Amino acid sequence: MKSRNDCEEQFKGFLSRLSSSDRVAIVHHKDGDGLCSAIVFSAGLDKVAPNTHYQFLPSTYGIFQSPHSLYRNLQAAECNKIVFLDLNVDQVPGIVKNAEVFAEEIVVIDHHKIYTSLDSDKTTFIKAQFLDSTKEPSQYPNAKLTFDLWSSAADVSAADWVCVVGIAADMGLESWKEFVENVLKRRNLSLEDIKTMKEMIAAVESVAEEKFLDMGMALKSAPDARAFMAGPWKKYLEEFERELAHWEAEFEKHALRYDEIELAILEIAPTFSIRSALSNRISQKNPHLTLVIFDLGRSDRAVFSLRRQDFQVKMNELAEKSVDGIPGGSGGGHVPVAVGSVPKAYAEQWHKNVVRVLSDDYSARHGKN
Ligand SMILES: [Mn+2]
Repeated sequence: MKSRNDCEEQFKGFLSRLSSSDRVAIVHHKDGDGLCSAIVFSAGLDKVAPNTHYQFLPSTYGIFQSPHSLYRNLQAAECNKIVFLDLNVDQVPGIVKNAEVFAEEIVVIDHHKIYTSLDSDKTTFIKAQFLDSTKEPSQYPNAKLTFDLWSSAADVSAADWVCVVGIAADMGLESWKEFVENVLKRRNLSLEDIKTMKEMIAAVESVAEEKFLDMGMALKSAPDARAFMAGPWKKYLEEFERELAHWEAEFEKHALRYDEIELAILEIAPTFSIRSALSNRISQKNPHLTLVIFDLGRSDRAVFSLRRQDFQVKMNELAEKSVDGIPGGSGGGHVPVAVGSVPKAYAEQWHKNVVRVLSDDYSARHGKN
C-alpha cells in the first residue's frame, strides 16, 4: 500500500505542474464533508497557485450511473485538470478512465473503501487509508484528509474552521477531539456554532438544493464563521427541522421491525430530501440497529440510506450485496454509513434482498446454519 510520504510527494508533483493557464474543476460530493473538502482544497490553491482558475462542481453519486453530464459540464467549462473529493470514483473505474481522455491530470482524494487503484500517468489516487492505515476511513472525514494532505505543501490554516464543519458533517468530532478543540479555541467558536453550520449546510442541501452552490461560495468567502451564520440560511434549517421531526415520529409508529436480525426499515416519501439526515439522527439514538431509510418519494428510483454505528455489520457490503442481481442497482459507502438506489420497479425485491442478506450474515456471525 502507498505510504503517506508517497501521497504527499505525488500531490506536490501535481501542484508543481499547475500554471496560470490551467482550469481546475473541483468535483466534490454534494454534502457537508464534500463541500468543506472543496473549500479547504481551494484555500490551498489560492496560496500556491493564485492565478490558476478553478471552479466547484457539486456532485451526487448519480455520476456513478451516468457520468456523461459531468463530462459535458467539464468540457463546456474547458477544464483541463480535475479533482474528485469525497467521491469513491474507484468503485466505477470507467469514470476516471474516460475523463483521462480529455483531462491532462486528475487527482482523487477520498476516504471511502478502496475498490481499485486509479493511479496512472495522469491520475493521482489518494485514499485516507494511505495516510493512516490504522484509522477506520469513515472516521477520517474527507475535509480533514484534504487539510492534512495540503498541510504538507502549504499553510491552509485559514480554512481550519471549515475543516471542522466538514469533520462534524461526517460525524468525526469524537475522533478528532484535540484538533477540533484547538481550532474552536483559536477561532473563539463553540461546538454549537459548528453544529449549526453543519446543519445549515444539510438543510440547504435538502430544502433548497438549487442554492447549494451559492451557499458553498458564501461559506468559502466568509471572513469567519459568524459572518457565514448571519447569512440567509437559517430559514431553511427551520423548514428542515419540521420535516425531520415528522419522519422521526413516523419511525416510532410505523417502522417495519425485524428484531431477530436487528433490522428496522422505514419507508418515506418526504417533501424534500431528508433521508440522510433522518437516518443519521435515528441511528445515533439506536447504535446497535441496522437502520434502513427507504425513500420512495422520488420519480424513478428508490433510494436507500443504511446506518449502523456499532460496526457489527458492514453497511457498505450490505449496500453492495443488496443490489446484486438488480438491473441498474448501485450501492456503496462506509462501514457505518452507506447509500444506494434501485429502479423503483425493484423496490420490493430490494427489500427482500436486505432481509435475506442480513439473515445470512446474522447466521454466520452467530454460528448457525
Ligand atoms: Mn465524507
